[in-house]
Amino acid sequence: MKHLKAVIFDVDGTLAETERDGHRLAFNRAFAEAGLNWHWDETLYGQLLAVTGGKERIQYYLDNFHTQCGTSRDSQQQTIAKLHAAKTQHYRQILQQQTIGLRPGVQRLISELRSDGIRLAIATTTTPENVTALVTATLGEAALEWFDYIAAGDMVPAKKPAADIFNLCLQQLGLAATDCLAIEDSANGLLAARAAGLTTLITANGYTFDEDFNGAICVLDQLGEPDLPATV
Ligand code: XBP
Ligand code: MG
Repeated sequence: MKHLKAVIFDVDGTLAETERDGHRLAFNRAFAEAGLNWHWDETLYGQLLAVTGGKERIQYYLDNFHTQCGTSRDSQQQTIAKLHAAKTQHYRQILQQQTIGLRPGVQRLISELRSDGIRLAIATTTTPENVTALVTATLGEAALEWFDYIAAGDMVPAKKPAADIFNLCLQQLGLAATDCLAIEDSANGLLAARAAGLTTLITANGYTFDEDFNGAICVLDQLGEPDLPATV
């Protein structure tokens, strides 16, 4: 049995349930601030989560739910970039209110891995700033040092389900996929981790519980606490 050398955590939906009450609200606040009548309710947002990456998700919304007649792709891209920058500011403000905590078992597992000398890393589609904001709000700024590498957002050309972000993480860790375990919450994340050759554990959530997790080593409802055991 190979000895586990590192655990690579996904962020959104895995470390914390950030989508419904975090990212979604931030998108809506940015749209309202820009005078747009776009509103992503919980159901629509669940559909839009099929596309990873906030900028890509807005483009998908424009192409499929809100066709913009006349505006060129280029001008759409510029508008999207501005909207996403505003959204990221709103998201960080929401995190600073500390209303979104880590999912059950996350902090417990992280401290056990650290005391066992198993390295930690992150591979996420969200932006590096959002990772800093979430880790700082939930574990404190010093916890950022616990992660040997944080692979995030536009560091790679192709987002999940492409393997790029996990491959970047493995390369920076100097480890083979067979030395590591990935923890994810979504089918897109599972596909990305598996494409990078990683054994992957799923902790599903409200938005992803009915997704296809074929290929995962195990599918849990959460990572578990002594008084709140996980369910397979
Ligand atoms: C989830 C995503 C991200 C967030 C929004 O990332 O797909 O796009 O929904 O964050 P992961 P941004 O599950 O890989 O952590 O707007 O910063 O993309
Ligand atoms: Mg996720």
